[in-house]
Amino acid sequence: MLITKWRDRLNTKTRSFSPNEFVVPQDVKVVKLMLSINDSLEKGRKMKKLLLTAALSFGIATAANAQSVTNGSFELGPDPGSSFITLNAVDSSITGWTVDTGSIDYIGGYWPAEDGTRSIDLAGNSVGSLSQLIAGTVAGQAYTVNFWASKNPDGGDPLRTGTVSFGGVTLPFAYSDSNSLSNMLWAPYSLTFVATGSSSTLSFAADGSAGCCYGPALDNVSLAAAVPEPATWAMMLLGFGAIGLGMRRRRSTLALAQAA
Ligand SMILES: [Ca+2]
Ligand SMILES: [Ca+2]
Repeated sequence: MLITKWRDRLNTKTRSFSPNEFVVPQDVKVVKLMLSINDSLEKGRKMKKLLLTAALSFGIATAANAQSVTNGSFELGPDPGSSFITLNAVDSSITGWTVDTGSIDYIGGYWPAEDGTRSIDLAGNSVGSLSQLIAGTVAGQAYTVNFWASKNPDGGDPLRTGTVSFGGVTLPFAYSDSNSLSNMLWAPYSLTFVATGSSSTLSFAADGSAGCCYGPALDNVSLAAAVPEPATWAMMLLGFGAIGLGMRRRRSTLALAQAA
């Protein structure tokens, strides 16, 4: 009976077949293979979607990297001349920055800046602070605030302390080198914070550790998305390992289906 049907199929080019006629071992193999290929393509599409999602996540991390401090070196603003000018709260004439409390000195030629020709004494003729709103931060992302600090040498040797705030968290910093107006001995600082919202206020403040008028000096402020902790890297590597393993397993399934 089966042989008759196959002979009929071979002898006829135009007649159509009932579905049952295809259910012979050879056809089952072909259908299985086609289903398997279709399944793999579907899984491939899902994998592509997954990889795209992962790529987008990295895109967000890259976008976070792009956040920067406006006028972090304080080079843009009113001309402080060969000495300095004092700016009171709530002055916002230094591009990107606002004096929030007390006063600060905007230093020109009075002492050498760490970068460019201008810097800040965080205590003007009173203890001061200044801030900037950083837009586009990602909640949960760690950021490192980098800056250079020194002190107003006119206040003598006493230790200068101040604070840095970012996203509502405040951390202290201290400077104690014996510097002079001709040799400021600027030192680099890095403090890491975790953003809690889509914008974060970055601020620097003197705390009056050397009286009213001789504060910590500040220059060359920058911001960078902090590198993930080792545990986070481990999780990411495990994730990529699982994706790789899944792809290999699917390739093997397809190869087996083709070989069957
Ligand atoms: Ca500068
Ligand atoms: Ca001062």
